[in-house]
Amino acid sequence: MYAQVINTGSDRVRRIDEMSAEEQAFMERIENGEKIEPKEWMPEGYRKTLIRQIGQHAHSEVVGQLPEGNWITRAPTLERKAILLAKVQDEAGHGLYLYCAAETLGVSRDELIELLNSGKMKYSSIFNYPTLNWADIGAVGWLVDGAAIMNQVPLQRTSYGPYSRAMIRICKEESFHQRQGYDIMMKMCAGSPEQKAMAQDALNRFWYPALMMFGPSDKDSVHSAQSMAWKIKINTNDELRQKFVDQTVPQAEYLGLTVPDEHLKWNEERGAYDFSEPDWSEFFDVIAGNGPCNKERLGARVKAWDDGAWFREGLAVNAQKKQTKQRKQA
Ligand code: BYC
Repeated sequence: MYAQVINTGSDRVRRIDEMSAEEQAFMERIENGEKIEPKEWMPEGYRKTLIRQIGQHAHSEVVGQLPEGNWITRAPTLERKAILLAKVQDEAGHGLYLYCAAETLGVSRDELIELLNSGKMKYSSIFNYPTLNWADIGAVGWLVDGAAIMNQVPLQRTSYGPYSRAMIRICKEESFHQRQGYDIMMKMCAGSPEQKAMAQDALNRFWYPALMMFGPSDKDSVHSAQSMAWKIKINTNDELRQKFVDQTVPQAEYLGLTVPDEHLKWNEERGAYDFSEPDWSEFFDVIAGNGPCNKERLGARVKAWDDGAWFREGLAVNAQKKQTKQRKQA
C-alpha cells in the first residue's frame, strides 16, 4: 500500500517532451504561480509527493509533542508551565491542519497514522533526540522551532493551495514558539554559572541535530529537484540550512554562548558563515530507526493509538446511530 499512496525512492525531473498535453498545461499553471486546488487535475507523482511531504510533516508535529510534553509537569514556574502547555497544544493543532490538507489528496488520516505506526512513514529526525533537562526545552524552542520556521515560511508559497494555507496559519504560531524558547535561553544565560553551563550543553547537543532537520545535503537529496520544479519546495535543503546558520549564530553570540563548531567563520566574500556539515552517517542512521529515542517515540504513538481505540469505536457507533435515526425520520 505504501508505494501506492505516497512517493518513495529517487525522483527524476520529467522533461517537457515526456509530458502529456494535460501535464504541460499543469506545468504552465505552476510556472505562472497559480495554486493547485484539490479537485483539479494533477500528475500522480505530484499528488504522491505531496502526500509524502505533508504526511511526514503532520507526523512530525504530533511526535514533536513528546519531547516537550515530557517537561510540562516539571516546568519551573506556573507561567512556564502554561506557556509550554499552550505550545504543545498548538503542535497538535498543526498536525490536524496538515492531516486535513493531506486528506484533500485522497488519503485518509487513519491510513497515514497506520503508515506512521508501522514505521513505513517518516517524521522529523530531530524528535529522536532526548530532552534531558529544562535548558533542552529552551534549546528546542529556539533551535528546533527556529529551523522549522526557516523551512516553513517559504512553504507558505507552495503550489498546493490547502498546504499553503495550512502553512500560513502554522507560521504565525511557530514564531511565538521560537521566542518562548529563546526567552528560556536568555533567562538561563543570565542566571547562575551552572544555569549558563546547562544552556551551553543544550546548544552543544541540539546544534547538529537542528542542522539535520533541513534534510540531506543537496547532492544527496532525492526529491528536491522534482519538488522544486513543481514548486512544492521553494528552496533547496542547503539554502535553508545556510539561512538558519546565518540567523542563529548572532543569536547565540547575544546569549554569550558558543556554537559547537570550530570551523564556524564569517565569510566576507559570500556574505555568509562557513560551517561544518553535520555527521550525515548519524542522520541516515536516525531516519532508519536507530536514533536514541526512535523506539520510545514510536512506542508512545502506537500506545496512544491503541488506548484511543474504545473512543474511536464509540464515535463510529454514535455516528451510525445518528444516521439510522435520520434515515427513519426522512
Ligand atoms: N527527518 O530528498 P530529500 C516540526 C528524508 S518541524 C526525517 O531531501 P525532501 C515541529 C526524506 O523524507 C519538522 N527524514 O526529501 C517543530 C526522504 O525520505 P523518503 C517538520 C528526513 O522531502 C517544533 C529522504 O530523507 N517539517 O514539525 O525533498 C515542534 C531524502 O530527503 C529528514 C517538515 O516536515 C528529516 N529531517 O526534503 C513540533 C517540513 N530530511 O521520504 C514540530 C516539510 C529528509 O524518500 N518538509 N528526510 O523516505 C520538507 O520541507 C521536506 O520534506 C524536507 C526533506 C526538507 C524535510
